[in-house]
Amino acid sequence: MDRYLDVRVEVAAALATGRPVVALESTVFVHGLPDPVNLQAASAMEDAVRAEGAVPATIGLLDGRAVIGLTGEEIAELARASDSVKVSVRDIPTVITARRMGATTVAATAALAARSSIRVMATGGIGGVHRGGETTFDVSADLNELARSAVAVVCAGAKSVLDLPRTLEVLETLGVPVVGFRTDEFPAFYTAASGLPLEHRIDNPSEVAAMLEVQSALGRPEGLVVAQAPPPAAAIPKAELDVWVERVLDEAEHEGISGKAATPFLLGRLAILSGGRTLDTNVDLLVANAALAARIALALSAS
Ligand code: PSU
Ligand code: MN
Repeated sequence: MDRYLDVRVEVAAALATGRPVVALESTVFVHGLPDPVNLQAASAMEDAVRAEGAVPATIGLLDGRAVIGLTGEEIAELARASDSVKVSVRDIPTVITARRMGATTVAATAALAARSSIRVMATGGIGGVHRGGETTFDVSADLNELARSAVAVVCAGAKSVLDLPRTLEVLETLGVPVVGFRTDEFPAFYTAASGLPLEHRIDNPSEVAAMLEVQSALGRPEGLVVAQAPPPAAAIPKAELDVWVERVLDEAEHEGISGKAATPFLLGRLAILSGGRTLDTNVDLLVANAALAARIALALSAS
């Protein structure tokens, strides 16, 4: 047994026999979505991974260890506890040492997945450069971690509350490939349209698997961003979304919300302003991303 890493039996067995595994982050369930939508999303994502024939591994910190493959009850416990920490990579050692409960962001999830030899994960949207980031330096550690964790992150791009052009620039600087899955445009999370073209498009999960193999064969440390648009039935038209986004950004500025509290605040306010519509979209795209991640993991284990 590893002192600080607890890879649960089902996940360990799948990894040992080369069967497909998909890592899932837990911050989205604990700090990104309200009760009860959060737990519905957690189990719907795990179900989607299983339906494709892969094993889900939701990651979080419990009892002084990083757990790879939280149970539904443990996810619920993390979400219920008011003192669960939002854990990015730099918080891993403090939260483990203090034996606190922690939900992992994309960055921390990717780091722990790579450490456990899991090569694919799913999320809603990656963190990125916040608007005004050129002066505040608020750039999510997700971007930097993707430059050193060899994991494919399936997402619906990054949230429209972020500075998407600068987010793409930073990913380019860091050497992280960004490919559109069946899209030529970087999606903007709740909406398919960002107006930002992507240079590379792929139409088949096996092409993502092949890209990961190339990176691995050439000894590259980076991961890969696989961006797919939210399901058309769930997507919110950009014009409608933009109005809410401007408002929540104003509110955050007025209330002085910044740093790691920014993302949870903005998402929570968007949900209220939109009368819950962003929540429906969020869950639907999470499930779609989980399913695609599983198909990529399947292609990897077959290759
Ligand atoms: N996108 C969402 N919901 C979320 C997040 C992103 O739709 O909850 C979370 C992810 O865990 C992501 C984190 O890694 O926010 C980024 O936070 P920050 O900007 O503080 O790095
Ligand atoms: Mn930040």
